[in-house]
Amino acid sequence: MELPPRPTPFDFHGVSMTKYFTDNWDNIQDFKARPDDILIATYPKAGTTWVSYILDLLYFGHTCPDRLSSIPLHERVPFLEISVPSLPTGKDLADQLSTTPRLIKTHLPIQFVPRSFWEQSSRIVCVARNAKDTAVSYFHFGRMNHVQPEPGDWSSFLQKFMDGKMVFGSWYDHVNGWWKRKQTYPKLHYIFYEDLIEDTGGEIDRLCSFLGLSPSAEEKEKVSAGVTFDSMKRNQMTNFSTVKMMDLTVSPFMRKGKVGDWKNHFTVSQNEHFDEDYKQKMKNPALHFRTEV
Ligand code: PPS
Repeated sequence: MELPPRPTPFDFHGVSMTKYFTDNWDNIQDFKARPDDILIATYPKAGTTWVSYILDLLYFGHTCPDRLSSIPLHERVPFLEISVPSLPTGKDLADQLSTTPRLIKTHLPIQFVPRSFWEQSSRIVCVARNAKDTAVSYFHFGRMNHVQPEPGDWSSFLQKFMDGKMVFGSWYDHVNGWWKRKQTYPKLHYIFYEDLIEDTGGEIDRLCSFLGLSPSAEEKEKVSAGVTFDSMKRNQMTNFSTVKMMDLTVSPFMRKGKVGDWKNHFTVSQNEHFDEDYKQKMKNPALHFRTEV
């Protein structure tokens, strides 16, 4: 497969986007969600793959072991809005899912989510990660992924992050938008990446109670063991080694999986500038992110 050309971001209804996520727009907006669908909604690099795999194992790990070893996770949990030439669209993959529930991933900001998810009262699992580690992870992702715009150097990338000029728009608007929705939509469960790092088992328990699942202790143990960073990095079905547009020799998808790697990237003055700007944009004290655990 020929690599797709690097896209140029443009303003799409007030959000910075690229054609790979807007080309199939009408079909995405017409997506027919079902009441038992589970939407995994995140800003990029928040731990989407991690939570997708947790959900996949919880629902299908014990009943369909073949699926785990033969179908890459990104096909088991399609990325709804992706549309890259010569590959099936995320929307088509989602339509073709034969599982119940269907697990579907999106990075769309709240205002772009297809209306049927709300109409059908589908469950939504939202994952969010502190801005500094998200920015670092997104930077390295841009280096290795041809579907992303060229990230440029770290300091200009960080400025673009603060300016909300990332693909899928401003991190600040995205996390606030989903957080606000959680206050009025009871079927939305919000997970912080930092909590998942600190207490994976406890977060899986909370997720299960949101989903109404009661796995046995043995099943839970299997899920916890399967979703560690090291086992997902080794696992060809979860480490994106089957995806041609990602060059894992530039930077692996399963890169570090830590809270606080930002300290290896931010200079003292970048950090001060970032914190100052953050205070202006993140005024809601209820939405609190930890940058270390
Ligand atoms: S994407 O492309 O937006 O869907 O990326 P996403 O999956 O949201 O985020 C990728 C980052 O999540 C880290 N990750 C994990 N951390 C800890 N444990 C586990 N099991 C795990 N799985 C994925 C992954 O390493 C990326 O973070 P960085 O900081 O780049 O390592």
